[in-house]
Amino acid sequence: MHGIAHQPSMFDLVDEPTLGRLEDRIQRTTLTRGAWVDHLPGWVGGSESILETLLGDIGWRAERREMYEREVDVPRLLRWYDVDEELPHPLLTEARERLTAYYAEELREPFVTTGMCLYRDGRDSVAWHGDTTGRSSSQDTLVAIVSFGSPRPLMLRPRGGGGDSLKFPLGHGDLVVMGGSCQRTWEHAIPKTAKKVGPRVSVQFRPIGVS
Ligand SMILES: O=C(O)CCC(=O)C(=O)O
Repeated sequence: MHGIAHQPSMFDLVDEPTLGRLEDRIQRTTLTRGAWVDHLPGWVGGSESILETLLGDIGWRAERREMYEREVDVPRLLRWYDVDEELPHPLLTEARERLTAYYAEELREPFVTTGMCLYRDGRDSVAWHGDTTGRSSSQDTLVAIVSFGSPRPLMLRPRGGGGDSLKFPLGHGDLVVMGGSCQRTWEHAIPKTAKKVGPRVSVQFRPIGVS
């Protein structure tokens, strides 16, 4: 993708991407009101080639939305892979299958859609929100996120205020999973930063009817 400055690390370039173990390694943080977050730094190893693929021409789209009666650019690029659309790297398909298997008892259905967001630099961001379009507005569900590229923190706070926010640093190859009531009782955000950061791609796996 043109204009995305990215410096691959020599170390990563020689490595094949691999998925680590999930069992016994994921750390669960229990939140209030039936919400929880699982976190596993470095789940994907040797992920430089995946980042290279994701920063290529995979059909990223700029969106606009209405704000204060004006149309503004959404400050990140988006790519949505619907059920059965092939993902741009086989390891991402494997990651989705591994997550479906690992969370089978809690989720009771597969992760099937894949949303991707490209944060080109520190000016790109997403404001506080829950993924409450569809079933997740009324039902518990899981949203799994694998992060590639420059580290950015995922912030979480209880919906409606009245609690401290939590910060999950998301670096290259890290996994975070929001579960239980998290999408409707908590909100999450990726804040803007004045720090000089390179591109970050977030890959989100969701069950059908959740976005
Ligand atoms: O960038 C991320 O990892 C979070 C993305 C997100 O919250 C969303 O697209 O709903």
